[in-house]
Amino acid sequence: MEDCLFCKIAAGDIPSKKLYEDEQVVAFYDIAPQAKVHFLVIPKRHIPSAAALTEEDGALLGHVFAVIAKLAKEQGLDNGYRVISNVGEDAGQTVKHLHFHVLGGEKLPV
Ligand code: D5M
Repeated sequence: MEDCLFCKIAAGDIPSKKLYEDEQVVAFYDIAPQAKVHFLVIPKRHIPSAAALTEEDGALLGHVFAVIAKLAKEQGLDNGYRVISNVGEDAGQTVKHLHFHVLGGEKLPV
């Protein structure tokens, strides 16, 4: 989608510190980390937020979470981590392309 920051990152048109990429998803470090380890996992396909997901996206979501588990292991998040997806204004979603924050590497505030 034109004018979508994360579509441009997925396409490689805007640089990012990528950890992982395949045909369906990209993972890259968050530009403003909120924890010792903070990366984002996004589908390459433009989906505005989790509110736009349908039953048909089940396989994609399964893949996203499998990638998250693999990357969390690689990043040494053996003691746990948090996965967050903000939806809409009240949640503070600033980038309107579905993304999953993965935070860890330290005890996170409850
Ligand atoms: O989170 C959007 C997140 O995206 C926020 O934590 C900053 C991050 N961000 C914004 N621009 C970039 C670039 N260019 N690279 C990496 N990370 C970025 P939200 O849930 O929408 O508030």
